Amino acid sequence: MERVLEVGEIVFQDRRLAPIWEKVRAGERLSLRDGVTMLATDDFPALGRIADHAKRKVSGDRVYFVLNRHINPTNICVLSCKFCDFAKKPGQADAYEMTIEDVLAQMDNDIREVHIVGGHHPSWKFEYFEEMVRRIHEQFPEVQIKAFTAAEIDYFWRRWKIDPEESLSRLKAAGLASMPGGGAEVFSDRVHKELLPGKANARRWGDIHRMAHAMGIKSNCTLLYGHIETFEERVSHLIQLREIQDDTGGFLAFIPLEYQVGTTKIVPRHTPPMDDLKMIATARLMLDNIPHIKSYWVMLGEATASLGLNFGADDLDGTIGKERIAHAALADSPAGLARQKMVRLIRDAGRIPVERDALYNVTRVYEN
Ligand code: V47
Repeated sequence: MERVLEVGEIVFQDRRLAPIWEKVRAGERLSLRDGVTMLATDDFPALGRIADHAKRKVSGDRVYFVLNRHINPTNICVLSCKFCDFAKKPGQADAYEMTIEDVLAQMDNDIREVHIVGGHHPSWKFEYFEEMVRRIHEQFPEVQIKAFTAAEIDYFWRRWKIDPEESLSRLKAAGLASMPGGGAEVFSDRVHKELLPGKANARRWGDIHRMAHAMGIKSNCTLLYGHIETFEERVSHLIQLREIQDDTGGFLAFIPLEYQVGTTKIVPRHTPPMDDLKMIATARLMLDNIPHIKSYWVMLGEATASLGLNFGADDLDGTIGKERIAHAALADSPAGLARQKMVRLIRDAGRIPVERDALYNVTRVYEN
């Protein structure tokens, strides 16, 4: 029998996790080295216990989800990010553009959140997006609009010279409730140069979220992992997000986005489920100041996403509807999940399902 170490109620196969557990219990911040140790360990049961302890302090047994719809108004994009199967050039066979009526037709009064992101379109004016937000808000005042990544806000500046303070305040006036966390990818100059040249970089992404937070617009944050990034780069990214949050307190949730190999194939296969679970746990423990960590079923698949709820995640995202970004990259998950399915996935993980809105106001608790 292998020698194990028992500290508190956790049994460690990997002794390097014991001092991390001590720090977490003492409320001390974890370092870059701690983060890399967590991602590299084989002792994922012990890591899960530590992350679950941290999760319970914030959300107890609750796991959140939202009745929502993802709408991607166009896939036409001037960028050519190497990981992206979604973006198309004008005139390409699968390129599409939605009218505002098309967008409105995908909405209904049952949802609490609409999540809108799309390509960096070469000729759609900022005013078109502003009008889209205004019309949605007018027709569906109860639905919170979570829209436009920092990369899109940056593009309104590059393309139309509308600076982020102006675009954000105009979008807020039109009805924007919050911003999604996409477009961050990996905060590393090396990865940026290799995979996403020409897109907003780490500093710009962070500055735009800081501006949004200063204007009272809450937002989310993400990391795209499972491709060419190193463990050090993943953890350094988390530390940069933690620093922004120390200053602003404006992030609601972090979403680890597992790279979908699709046809871009920058690595030959998906990162294994054990890496997904360690990524969720490491995010929960490094991001001690961000309240919610999502287990994003669209990219993880339902089984791994449900397991993630025992590894520090307290949110399954939402019912989604017709998601196009991960599905363009051949994600196996269904297009959308019904409310009852979300409830079941959360109960299967032994947790209490809680419906929320985009800002984490609770709308329904499913007690047993
Ligand atoms: O920014 C593109 C990523 C993001 C691929 O804020 C890919 O609540 C994996 O940000 N494999 C959009 N990822 C998704 C996103 C998101 C999702 C759910 C909730 C929230 C939130 C945000 O998808 C993009 C990019 O990082 N992406 N291609 C791919 N092949």
